[in-house]
Amino acid sequence: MKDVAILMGSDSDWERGVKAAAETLKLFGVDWEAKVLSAHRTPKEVQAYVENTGAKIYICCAGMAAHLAGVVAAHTISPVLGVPMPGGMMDGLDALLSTVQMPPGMPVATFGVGKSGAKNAALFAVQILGQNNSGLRADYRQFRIDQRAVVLEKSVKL
Ligand code: RP5
Repeated sequence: MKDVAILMGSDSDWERGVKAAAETLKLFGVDWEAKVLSAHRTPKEVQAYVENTGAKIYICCAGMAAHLAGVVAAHTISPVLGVPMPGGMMDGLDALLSTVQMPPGMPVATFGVGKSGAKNAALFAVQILGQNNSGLRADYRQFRIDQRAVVLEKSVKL
């Protein structure tokens, strides 16, 4: 079983933000894989992937009428993190609302639109996995320390 499966509705989502999630997971040495699967264009394959492959955490990235995270949530009891992708008529607001407005009883943890949201979803996955992995937890703590140092250093230069 993979620690994290990243699903994206289209390969066009990779540069729109998904890459940031993958790079972040790589940074922490998390066992992950990414697949292009669409709730609308490949519904049967989405179901088969979730049922047969399985993962501890799913990060689902989609744009426009973004139903991928909700559909994946319907087929698993693992946590599903939804990341709305920009593009479409409302440049991501459409995807944000499509992802976040889940009916009660079917949670999807929804993040910001695009690269920032994708990076944060990956960090959130690291936080979840870190609950049962002291090494990963320590790495995440160090990430926060380093990030703080970078911000403070920049403010000194202003
Ligand atoms: C969504 O439609 C995808 O997640 C993507 O964000 C958007 C456009 O897809 P393409 O037309 O670029 O394949 O399902």
